[in-house]
Amino acid sequence: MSNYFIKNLEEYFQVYRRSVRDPETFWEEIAEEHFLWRKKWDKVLSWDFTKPEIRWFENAKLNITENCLDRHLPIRKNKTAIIFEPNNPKEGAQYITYKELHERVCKMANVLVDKGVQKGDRVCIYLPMIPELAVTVLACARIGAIHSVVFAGFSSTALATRINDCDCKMVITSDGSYRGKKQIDLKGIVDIALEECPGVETVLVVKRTGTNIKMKEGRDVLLQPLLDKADSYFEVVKMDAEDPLFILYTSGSTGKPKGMVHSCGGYMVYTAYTFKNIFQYRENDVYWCTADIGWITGHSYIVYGPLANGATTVMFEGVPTYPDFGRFWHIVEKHKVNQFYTAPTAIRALAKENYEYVERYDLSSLKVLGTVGEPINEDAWHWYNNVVGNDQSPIVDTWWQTETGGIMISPIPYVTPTIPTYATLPFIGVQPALMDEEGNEIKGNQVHGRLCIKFPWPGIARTIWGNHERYRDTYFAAYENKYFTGDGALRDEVGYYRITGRVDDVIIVSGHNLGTAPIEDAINEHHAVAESAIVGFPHDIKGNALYGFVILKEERESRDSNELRKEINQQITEQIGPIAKLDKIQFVPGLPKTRSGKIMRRILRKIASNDTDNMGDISTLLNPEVVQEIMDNAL
Ligand code: 6R9
Repeated sequence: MSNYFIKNLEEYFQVYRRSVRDPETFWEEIAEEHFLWRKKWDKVLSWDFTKPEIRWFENAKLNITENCLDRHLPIRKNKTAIIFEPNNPKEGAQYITYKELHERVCKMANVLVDKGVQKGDRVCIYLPMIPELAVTVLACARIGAIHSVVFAGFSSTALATRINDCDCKMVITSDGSYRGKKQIDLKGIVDIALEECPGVETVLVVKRTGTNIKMKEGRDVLLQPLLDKADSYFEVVKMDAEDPLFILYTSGSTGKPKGMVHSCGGYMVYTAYTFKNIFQYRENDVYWCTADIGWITGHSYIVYGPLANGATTVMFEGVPTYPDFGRFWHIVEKHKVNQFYTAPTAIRALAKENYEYVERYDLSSLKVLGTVGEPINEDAWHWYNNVVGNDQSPIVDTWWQTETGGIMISPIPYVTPTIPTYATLPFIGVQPALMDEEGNEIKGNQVHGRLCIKFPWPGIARTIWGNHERYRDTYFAAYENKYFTGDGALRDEVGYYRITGRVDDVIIVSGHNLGTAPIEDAINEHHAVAESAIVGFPHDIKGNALYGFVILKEERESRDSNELRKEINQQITEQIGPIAKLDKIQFVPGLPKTRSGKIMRRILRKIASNDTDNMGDISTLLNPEVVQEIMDNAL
């Protein structure tokens, strides 16, 4: 038991050392004592990072929903599992107990099976943050179908790409969604997407906004009548620990999104264990993560991690600014939230507003404040700490990725002393390494390098759907025998880590990872565009914003530039979604390129950030004259 809940720093170091010295025994004990298995494993771990091949709890059988639901029923059946807080506060919250959630998941599971979904089939879920989203995710897991949740802010093109990449046979969506004052026509977006998705046989539609929608005969079905008729019990399908639990897409350096595949066994153990410790969750606490389930943070720390611990988890449908800037704090007061987990971009946006929006509410229930998604700057950290936390709630700056499944570097609150902007120490079982560009590990402290992980942890993604080679090339080829994260980090004099940001072509805007390539592809599809390059530049609220350098075909003179800028952003919205829109678009005669034809983004980044005093080494530049011209006309 003692290993499951870390209570002080000495214990952290002791358990950490054990977890590194003998990972198999360590994780075996955690898995054995805290989870329900239908059959135990033959071997705790097999791995080879060169292939790469990683297997945890080999040949074990389980169902994650039995761990998240059934096993709580004898002791927590009337405990609230999910508090649903709707977009409009006047609508009133819903409190779903473990018993009710179990029943709803079972009914949904029966509906899915009735509609022909089988173990191993892929189901695309494109839903707003309403209870049905959590219910559907769990129902897929219960029947062994692989869910692929697509964030409901993605465009129809982005949705279609993701549906086709993993051959989903079913899509679950809603008529519409609410976001603040806006109403979004989700079903309409699905209809357009499905014109390109011949493999989809069935669309189940949840009613949320009650708007008029088109229902395609033989394909589209309203969900509620099916649920009303469904049986309220469904016996779990036994899964192998290494069977895929879900696919979740993340952006990469090339155009195509990567469908990261997570396993049933290792993912469960890792998300549950990290949740318990990093949020110091105690029975009867109310925990709230403001992420969307469309991202990994929502998968691991709204649904699976909390429910595996029998926690009460809040699901919020709306946005932080509606009906006003006090909404988050209103919800904290209303539900007496004890652990609050959000993104730096939300903190920065709210910190800009009147202090009064926070002060109005009683936030004394808060015990832990979490942040995730991008580096948090010092000002935002202090505001979070002082204004929201009243200097009483430790901040956990949690570094991790879609690929890692769960939190990797983070303080444990009340255990690890915190420093602003530092993710501090590796979590139990995590073995980080900093590498130089030549591929050597940089030992010692007060160093900076590329962040790698040397040893597998149970939550690591096992592959990229349909493209194992890309999985190897992206994560295991840069450094021998190591998982490469794509991030840079420094390790200070006491061994604390500070994440300094991406070292590849991924830009994090408002906490969303955006690859430069898909955005450039979208821009280049505009008929007036010849070529383009995207870079990030610092932004007060979003962390980074996007700056596009665009070369036009000859029509240039005759077109109104602002009109063209609008069209380009429209193109991006259609192809990817509004989150990828550019803040600045500069029309340029050429792009700085190396002799081998690669765009020198480093130079463009400097121009976009207005930091052109020292351009660094430009000796390999093919066309230096272009740089001067771009600089002279920079926005
Ligand atoms: C969980 C999640 C992963 C990338 C990651 C890094 C950045 C996440 C961070 C952080 C600094 C933190 N990132 N947490 N950077 N400090 N606490 O966000 O997954 O969407 O895949 O993003 O986000 O750059 O590599 P994902």
